[in-house]
Amino acid sequence: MSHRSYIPGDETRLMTIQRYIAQEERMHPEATGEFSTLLRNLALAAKIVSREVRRAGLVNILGRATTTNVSGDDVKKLDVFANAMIINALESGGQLCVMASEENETVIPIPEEFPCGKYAMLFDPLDGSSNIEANVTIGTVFSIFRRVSGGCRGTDEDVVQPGIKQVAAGYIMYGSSTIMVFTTGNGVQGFTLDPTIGSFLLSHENMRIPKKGNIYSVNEGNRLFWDEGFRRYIEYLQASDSTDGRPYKSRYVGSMVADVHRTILYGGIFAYPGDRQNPQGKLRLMYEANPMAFLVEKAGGRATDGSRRILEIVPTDVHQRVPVFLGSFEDVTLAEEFIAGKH
Ligand code: P6P
Repeated sequence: MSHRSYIPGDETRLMTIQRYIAQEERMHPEATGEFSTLLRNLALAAKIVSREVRRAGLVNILGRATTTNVSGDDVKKLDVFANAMIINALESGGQLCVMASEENETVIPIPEEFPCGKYAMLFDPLDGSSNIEANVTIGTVFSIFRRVSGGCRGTDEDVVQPGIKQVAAGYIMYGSSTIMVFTTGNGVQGFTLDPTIGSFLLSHENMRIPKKGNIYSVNEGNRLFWDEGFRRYIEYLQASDSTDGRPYKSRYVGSMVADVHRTILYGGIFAYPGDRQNPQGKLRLMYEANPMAFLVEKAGGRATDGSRRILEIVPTDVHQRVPVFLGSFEDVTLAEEFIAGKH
C-alpha cells in the first residue's frame, strides 16, 4: 500500500497536529512518546482556551478578576481561566516534573497523586491580556526544557535554564483564527484550528522569516526614554530611501504573539527595548523572550537583547525581564549596530 503522504491543499490527506507529532516520533526511534503526549495535551488545552476566548463577550467572562499577578497587572478572568486550564490539562499526564507561569509567583509543583516526568514547562497563559476586552489578538506562549534536577519532583533549577536548553517552544494565537506555532528544534510549523472538526491542521509548513523586511514594530510611546542609538535607528527606518525599502511601515498590536507572528511571516523587526525608566524593558525572559527567540532563530532570524543572543542569557529568576530585538537577521543586526554607536 503506497504511503499516502501529506500534500498541501489535498483535502483527503490532512496533516493534523497528532499525525505530525506521531510522524516526528517515528523519525526519532529513541523518542519515548512522553514528549508527543505533552504536545497533544497542550493542543487540547489550547482548544479549550480558544473556545473561551471566542465566547468571552457572550458569557460575561470578561471583567477584572479579584487578583493581580506578580507583575502587578490586573488579572482578567480569562487569564485566570487559561492559567487553570493549562495547569489542569498538563499536571496529570506524567510528562512534567514542574511548571512555571506568569500568573504564579512561585513554581507550580506536580501534585503527589500524579506521576512526574522528565520535562519542565513555562508558559504565559494569556499574553496581551490588556487587549482582551478590545477583542484584539492575544496568545499563549510556552517553553519546554528537560529536567536537570535529580529528583522526580522538579524545582526552580528545572525552570531557570538558559534558552539554548529548550527542547520545544511555541505559541497559540487567538486571532481571526486560532493558530498553534511551535518548534522542536527541527524547523517551525504552524497549525490552524478547524473548529468544525476540532483539529489543528498543518497550515504553515517549515516557516522561514525573510532575511530583511520593511516593517518595524515597537511602542513609540516610549520614544523619549529610548537610548540614543535605538532612537536614531528608528529615525533611519523612517527616512525615505527607495533603494532599501525605506521608509519602513510601522505596525504594533501590543500583543507579543501577534507582533512576533507577523514578523516571522513578513519579516522586519519587533523590539521592546530597555529604557531609562525600565533598563531591562518589559518582556519576560523565560516565558516570552526565550520561546520567541527559539522560534525566530529556527525560522532563520535573529533575537538578542541588543547585543547578546537571548538564548545565551543565563537566567537568575523565573520572572526576570529582558530587552528584546527580534526578527529578520539583517534588520536586527543593523539595529544592534546603531545601538553600539556604529552608525
Ligand atoms: P506595551 C502584553 O501586556 C505584553 O506583555 C506583550 O504581549 C506586548 O508585546 C507588550 O506587553 C506590550 O507592552 O507597554 O507596549 O503596552
